[in-house]
Amino acid sequence: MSVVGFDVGFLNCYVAVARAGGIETVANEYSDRCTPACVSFGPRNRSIGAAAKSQVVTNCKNTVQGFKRFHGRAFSDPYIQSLKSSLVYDLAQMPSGTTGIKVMYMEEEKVFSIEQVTAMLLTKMKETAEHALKKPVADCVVSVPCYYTDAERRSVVDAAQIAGLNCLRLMNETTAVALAYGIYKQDLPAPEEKPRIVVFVDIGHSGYQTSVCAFNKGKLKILATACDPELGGKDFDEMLVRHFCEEFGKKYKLDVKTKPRALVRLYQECEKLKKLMSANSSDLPLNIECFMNDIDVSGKLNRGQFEEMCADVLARVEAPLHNLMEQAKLKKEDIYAVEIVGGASRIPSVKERISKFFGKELSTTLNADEAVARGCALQCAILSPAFKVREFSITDAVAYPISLKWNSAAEEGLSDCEVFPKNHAAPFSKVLTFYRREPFSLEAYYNTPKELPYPDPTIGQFVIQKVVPQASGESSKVKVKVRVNIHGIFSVSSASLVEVQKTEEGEEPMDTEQQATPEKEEEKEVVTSPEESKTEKKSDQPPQAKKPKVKTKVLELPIENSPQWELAVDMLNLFVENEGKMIMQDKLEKERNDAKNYVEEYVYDMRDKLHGRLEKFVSEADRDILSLQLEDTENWLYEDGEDQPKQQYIDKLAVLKKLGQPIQERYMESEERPRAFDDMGKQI
Ligand code: ATP
Ligand code: K
Ligand code: MG
Repeated sequence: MSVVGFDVGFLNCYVAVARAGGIETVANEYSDRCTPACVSFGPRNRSIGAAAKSQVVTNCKNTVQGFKRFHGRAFSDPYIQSLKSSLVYDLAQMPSGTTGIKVMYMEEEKVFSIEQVTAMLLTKMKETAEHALKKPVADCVVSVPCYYTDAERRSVVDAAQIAGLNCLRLMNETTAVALAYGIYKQDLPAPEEKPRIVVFVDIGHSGYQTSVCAFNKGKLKILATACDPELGGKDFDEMLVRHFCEEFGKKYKLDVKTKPRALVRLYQECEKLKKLMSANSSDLPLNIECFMNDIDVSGKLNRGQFEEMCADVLARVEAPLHNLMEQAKLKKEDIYAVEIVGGASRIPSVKERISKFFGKELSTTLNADEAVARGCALQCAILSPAFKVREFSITDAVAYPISLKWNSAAEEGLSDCEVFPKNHAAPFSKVLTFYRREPFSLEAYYNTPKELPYPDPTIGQFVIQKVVPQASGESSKVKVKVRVNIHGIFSVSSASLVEVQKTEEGEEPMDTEQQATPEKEEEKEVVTSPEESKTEKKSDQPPQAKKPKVKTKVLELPIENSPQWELAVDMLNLFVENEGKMIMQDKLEKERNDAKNYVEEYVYDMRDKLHGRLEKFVSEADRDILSLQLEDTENWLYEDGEDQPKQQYIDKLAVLKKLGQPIQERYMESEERPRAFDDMGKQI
């Protein structure tokens, strides 16, 4: 059992783990708690995270970043198509129609699905967690934006599986933040008291999410969420890049957009400048040496100018807040606190606007970068039987209303029914009743397509199979259980046919159904009869008093699930296998590099020492032989030996050590001798 939370950001990823001391965010091999969401492909291996980020300029065509929003999208999706031209790496269509990235890897052109790329990032984060916990990691909770649709969520679950992870929950980022806020609070209102209402705002690199949450002792409930999936730090960078492209075009006659490398560098420098401007309002310089055509460029900007050029971006900050308050039907006076997180929440003019909207000071009690990962780790701890955590119940909200449509039995055409309205509690199961004689299909879809940050409102097709009429020839009663699960994913989870068996008296069949019992506290079942009556019978009503007079038998029915853009099982298995191979390849390449480094280190170390502390322990003749060998090896390393199999380096080192070892042993012996005498002296 591992307890791990992963915040997979558009730009920055964080890993939090639970240890005896509590939840902590852990550092990667560069002692950095932030791991860039970046994967770079080379002729012999992959680099992931910080190592990949350092290749953004040098290996730009094969270094991918900014892929978080490719999940669950067709290659033909307008979002993908519009981004394509602005990316320095190539995109390609997967055989299934979804989005892949095209790179050179192991000296071959390869197309990786978005699930594979995110899996690579998760592999890296998993290693970071394993290093911190000193044991294998599988169980985890992974963050997703609360505006993610079904297809996007399923794609991330698949990515986790490819990385060998067992994702216990996909957690909405703002819900993770709410949990990180609430679980340690000692002064929350009692369960029967008026809840404490807190607004959470997360502005990252790509997206802007807000939620309003009701807290009572031991529980939180998300009341509503509102987002702008296209508003984040990157939009401010974009404005800066546009500005400097124009300026450098005029000043130096450079067409920056034609040179991907230059453009990548400009993005990096603009992001740095943007961060500096959060702390300084004076003029700040932007200098890039050898930017293009050997020209050094420079410019400057201050916060006032920055805010002016970003006016359109800043104007979009308020709309989601309005939307949020309207959905929750709350007044600003009802809000206890507004907690902000996410890197871009540090931009002063963004803060100002949010603060002005609510008419109160913003709270920054949470770590703006790490709160999401910590919340995920806390959720993982709650779900883990191996970990003791304070009881805390989390009720999330459905982001977009979900409807079902089907062909009506009475041949009247299509019928439909909204099964989960917006902000409905999740996870949650409902039971629908149909009267049918034959198999039928249900189509699930989001019924507010305009609201979706996604072009396709289809969730999936679900065929209820093996439906047959009753022995009497009448329609059978079919109960279909639909569900929004713990990941926020919709499914038709089960279906059953109620077979009525004639009693001896030959009485007319009657409804004998008992009310369904709740599965879990947060997962009450609701029985609805969309076709017959459109009325809902709530499960908390008392069971019907009618005594069963006929026997019934319940038959489980098979369901054919076809969620939109689902990754086929054989593909998933292939990706799992390939990820394993690539991990192995990276490991071998690391060992090969290490073996080479050992030779190099030995050469430099020995050369120093031969003229230093080892000098007295080697004859002149032997020293000349070894010196010559060291020099030969050094030359070899820069020529033929630059790129050799691991064994070659091991052999080279062995040759050197054969000469060097006896010298070092003589030295060690002479060092030990006086100490041995010392020890004996003490004994006596
Ligand atoms: P997302 O949440 O959209 O998936 P993310 O989680 O990777 O993205 P964060 O790490 O929360 O994003 O934020 C990164 C953004 O915050 C970047 O655009 C970065 O430039 C910006 N940022 C970080 N610090 C500052 C600062 N001091 N001033 C302005 N912007 C900042
Ligand atoms: K982040
Ligand atoms: Mg984020």
